[in-house]
Amino acid sequence: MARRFARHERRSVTDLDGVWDFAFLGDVDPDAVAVEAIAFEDVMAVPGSFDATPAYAGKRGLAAYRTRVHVAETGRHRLVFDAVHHWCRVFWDGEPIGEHSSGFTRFTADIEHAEAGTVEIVVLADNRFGERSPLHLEHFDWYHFGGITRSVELHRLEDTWIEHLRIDTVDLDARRVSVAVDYYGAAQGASLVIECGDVLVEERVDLDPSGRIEREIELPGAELWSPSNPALHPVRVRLGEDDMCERFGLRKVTAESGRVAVNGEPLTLRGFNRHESHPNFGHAQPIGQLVADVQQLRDLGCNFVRGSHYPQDPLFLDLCDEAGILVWSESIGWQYPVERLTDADFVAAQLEHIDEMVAAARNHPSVIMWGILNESPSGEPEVRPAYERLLGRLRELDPSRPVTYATNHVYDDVCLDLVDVVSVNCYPGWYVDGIADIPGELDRIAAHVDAAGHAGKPLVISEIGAGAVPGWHDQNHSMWTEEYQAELLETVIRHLAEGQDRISGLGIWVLGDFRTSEAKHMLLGRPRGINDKGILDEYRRPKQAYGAVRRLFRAMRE
Ligand code: ADA
Repeated sequence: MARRFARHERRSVTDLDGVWDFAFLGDVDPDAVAVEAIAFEDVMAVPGSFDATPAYAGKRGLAAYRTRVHVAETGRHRLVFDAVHHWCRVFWDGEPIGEHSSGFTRFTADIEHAEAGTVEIVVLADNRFGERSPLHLEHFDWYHFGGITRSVELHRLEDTWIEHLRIDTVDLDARRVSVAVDYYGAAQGASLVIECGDVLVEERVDLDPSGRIEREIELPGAELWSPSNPALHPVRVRLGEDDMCERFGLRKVTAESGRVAVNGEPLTLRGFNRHESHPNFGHAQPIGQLVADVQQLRDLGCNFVRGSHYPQDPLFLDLCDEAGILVWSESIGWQYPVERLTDADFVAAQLEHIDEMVAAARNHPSVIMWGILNESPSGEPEVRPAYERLLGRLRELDPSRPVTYATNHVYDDVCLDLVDVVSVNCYPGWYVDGIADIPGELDRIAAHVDAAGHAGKPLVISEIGAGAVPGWHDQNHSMWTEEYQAELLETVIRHLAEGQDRISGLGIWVLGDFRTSEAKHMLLGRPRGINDKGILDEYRRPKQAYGAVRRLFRAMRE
């Protein structure tokens, strides 16, 4: 997996990225597929979205991927997938060893006893909508690409192995952190080593079959992490024969007195929403694209990005850790109907997805808040239990970060008391009213949030924006022109920076243009089949608004 540091030095890891054999099987039932009989007549990039390639563009159905790997040593092995869309089943030499639903999150499939030799791995990946993929709905405003969209690795696991490392700041002033090691394996007197900077913990520990070891370490004089000084510290843990490394930042996030603060310093969030979507690569963002996106966010003077509307690539989070860009990490969702949010199986699938998102992202200091369920019906009392459950799970997993969701009906929302940060999506000047009405509407939202009893909570405009067809100009500067978009965003930023002091965060909709879904009502409102509210086009070429936002955001920098 492309990351900015080596996660394992001792554990043997085989990188399975590359060109895999491929077959598009189409509209067939995965249960009816005889894996050994599949005719692999084509090849496909892994990571990649098969339906973003010219030969399979727009196709929905079951796809089969195959690769071979040499297993050097008999014993337990684990396949690690960083994301497969939307549903998949994994086979090891013809035997099914695991299934997973919903893309964008890491999952694993274990082989308890793998014989040494050459092994065939097959993945059936299904990008159709339906029961197997309850979190992906066709009406969403983004194109649901399919395939093995992030990296794949094969890990050799010894009798004892580390499952996760969790690093939490316990006392900022004392530079004290807790290192929690979740492990599997039973052993008496196993060796435990924790290394971080000059600190070295060496002990013998007795291990239960599955458990957690927690130790606190102090790092006197260690630098704190903040957007202006994103200092990172690697911690390496060895347990028996296994090891794992994570990077963390010493920092504390709070959401009090109307502001998000890092280490007590109140911040104004200036940034964008970001989709991981590209015409040539679908949801599989090449490394160069991830780097370029961070470069452009920095150039724009941003300190904030919302990962809309699903967990972003772990490498992107590494890059944000290094750049000091604050991230809102969001679980998958887009205007789910009430029937979904009142369905126990759907809520269970969301919980599993949230668990996976937090497991993958919690050690990233750049992640300053968790979000759920973009623009879902939080005005309906019957969905409140789902909001309570999902936000409650986030708090339980990670009490150190504020939680939020983006509402698109703030005036009748009945769940805002459940969040730490109130986040409002609104489109004055685009779907309603004109550009001149924007300041008034933003002030009305702020007054309403306070009157509804949330005066102490930070208030973020999590989406606002306008469509601009790239290269479209006319003398009227009417809607869809680059001029209209630039003028609208300028009005928004000027008002937030100079015209009021209640709203302390802005996520412009959106950084780059992206393909919308095949739903008719979406296509009719999206010229070229693209949501073109980006200030970059889908190939990340700047529109006129880029310069305007850059100038104003840079002027706002602390
Ligand atoms: C909503 C939604 C976005 C996008 C946007 C738009 O606010 O959250 O995903 O669909 O509208 O472009 O209309």
